[in-house]
Amino acid sequence: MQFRELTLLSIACAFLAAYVATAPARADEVKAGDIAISQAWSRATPNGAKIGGSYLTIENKGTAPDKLIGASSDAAGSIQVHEMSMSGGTMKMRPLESGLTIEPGKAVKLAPGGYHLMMMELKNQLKQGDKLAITLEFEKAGKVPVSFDVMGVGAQAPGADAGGKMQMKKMDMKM
Ligand SMILES: [Cu+2]
Repeated sequence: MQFRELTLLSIACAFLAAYVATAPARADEVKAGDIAISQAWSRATPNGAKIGGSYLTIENKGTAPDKLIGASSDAAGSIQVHEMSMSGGTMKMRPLESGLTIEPGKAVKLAPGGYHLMMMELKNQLKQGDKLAITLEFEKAGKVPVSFDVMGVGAQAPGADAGGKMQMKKMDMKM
C-alpha cells in the first residue's frame, strides 16, 4: 500500500518540480551531513488560524536513503509531515506516518498541492516577512534547525508572492 501511494506521489512531485523550477533560485542552503535544505518558506496565516503550511526542498547528496521523520517549532503545538493529493476531484491530505524518504542523489520538494509540513496549534499569526524557526528531524542526518521565510497568504513558491512583490531576503541560519 505504501509503495503504491509513493508511486502516485512521485508523479505528483514530478509535476510540482516542473512548476517550481521556474521560481528564482535561492542562494541559501542548510547542510547537515548528506542532506541539503533550500527554499524554506511558510505561508502567512489569516488572523486566528491555528494551522499553516511550510515548504522546502530537501536534497540527499549521499549514497543511502534518509527519511524526514518529524519536525517541531516553538511557534506550533505540533508539526506533521503531510501529503496532499487529488482523489475523485477532491484535494485530500494525510500524515505520512512512516516519514518522507529522500532517495540518494534525489531532491524532494515540499510545495503547495503536494508534500508539506503541517503546523498545528499555531501560537501566533504568521505574517509576511516573519521568520519561522523549525527543527527538522531526519533518521540519519538528525535534527536540523532551519529558518523559514514567511511569504504572502497566496504565495505558491519563494519569490512568487501573491502581490507580485519579490521576496529575496537573506536567511540567517546558524548550524
Ligand atoms: Cu496538511
